[in-house]
Amino acid sequence: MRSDASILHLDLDAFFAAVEQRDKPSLRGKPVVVGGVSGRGVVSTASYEARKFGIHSAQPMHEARRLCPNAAYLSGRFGAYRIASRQVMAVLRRLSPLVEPLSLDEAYVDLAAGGVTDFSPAALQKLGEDVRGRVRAVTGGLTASAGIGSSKFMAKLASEAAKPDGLVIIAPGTEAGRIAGLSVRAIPGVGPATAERLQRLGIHTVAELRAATPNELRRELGQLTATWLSALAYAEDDRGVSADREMKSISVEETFAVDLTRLAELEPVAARDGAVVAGRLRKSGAFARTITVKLRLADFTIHTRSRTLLGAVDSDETIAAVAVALLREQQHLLAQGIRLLGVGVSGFTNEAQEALFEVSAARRDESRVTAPTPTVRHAHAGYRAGDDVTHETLGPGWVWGTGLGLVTVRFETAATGPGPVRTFPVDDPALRPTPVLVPDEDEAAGPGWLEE
Ligand code: TTP
Ligand code: MG
Repeated sequence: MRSDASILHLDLDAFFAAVEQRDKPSLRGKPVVVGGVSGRGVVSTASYEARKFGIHSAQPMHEARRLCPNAAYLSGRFGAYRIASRQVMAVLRRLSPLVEPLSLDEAYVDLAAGGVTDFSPAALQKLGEDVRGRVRAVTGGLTASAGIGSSKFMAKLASEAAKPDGLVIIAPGTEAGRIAGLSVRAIPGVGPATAERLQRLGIHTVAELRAATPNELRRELGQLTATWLSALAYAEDDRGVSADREMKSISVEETFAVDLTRLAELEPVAARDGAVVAGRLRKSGAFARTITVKLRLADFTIHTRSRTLLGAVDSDETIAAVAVALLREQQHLLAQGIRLLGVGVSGFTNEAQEALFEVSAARRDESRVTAPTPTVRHAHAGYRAGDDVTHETLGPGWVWGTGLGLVTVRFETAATGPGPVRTFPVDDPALRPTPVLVPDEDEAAGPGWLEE
């Protein structure tokens, strides 16, 4: 572990929702939920105003609507999120050559590698506030929380404690004491499955983990996990910041309390897991071409089935539909009892190449889905809530709602005050989707939208 607090972790607050509030002045200070608006969709994120109602990431959208029917439900503008992300990463790269992005809105920075030599509390305080201020300036008002500590573990713990819109510095020497009372879930790498195994040993807190005997831990978790857990329980973490760590796959899996045998029980799990994976994919800013469903049977054998699409995708609907199709293709296994179901995506690209996807094609027993006409994600035919549009005479606005062949637009932008609402037929030729181009990295500090 380092003797100086030389690692910074920065994470934007309620990222997707904050971008929406920035660009839609009438939504500032209000509950905003971004996510898949279809039946299977899950919440990507919620503004802090919406979180007060109990809305959170990965929650089914219908549950969120029940908790807060009056929130603004938006389907997301990934071009805008990518632009903001590049602006933020550009700020961090000016601080140090060693920046490790973990997702679109989150990164570690190795301050020592950036030539910082004064790690006094006062100097770090100034540095942290400077960075947060610069992020706010280049993004047009997005707030970030930052943590500074002697390891990745401490830096991230600090930024979580700083949320929202704050800065926390964990002084070297205080690390182990600081985490003793926390839940084991605070330890990086401890997910629901490991936490549950620890719980079986009566271990809930980091202090309890320290008191466990090495034998006990090894028996329950295996040598490898037991070793790193024991180190992290004392805040011993020497993971380096690595600028080129590349993500290769994202997956979620679920072990059932009792083995499941019915397709009707497993399909909703596959669909929900598909949507959760899609959410994480969007968080990382990537698109995936390959979708995999993994089944572990009662006899512990593992069966996987994958499909590679012609286009790269990141939508809840597409990934959930392919996951369900892949599950159906393994239907003959279900009678043996399913212990675990997992959904994963891989084959990442940075560009959207979402090709028109046919659900019927997914049922075909082949590894490729034919995609006849590649279409632009925001096809003109389907305005989605939150999309940017431009009216010939009224100028830029956003889709407030659609239905019954009509589309309602609120004419406001980041630069205006709250604006007026007008309704048009969906095929009104005066109204068009606003084209978005994500600029190259070096242009990232630039203004924002680039129009065609
Ligand atoms: P987070 O940083 O986890 O969440 P957040 O920025 O919305 O809120 P905060 O950090 O203040 O707690 O994720 C960043 C963005 O990634 C989030 O705005 C939306 C997206 N995301 C998903 O799409 N699905 C998810 O399950 C999660 C966790 C995030
Ligand atoms: Mg965040």
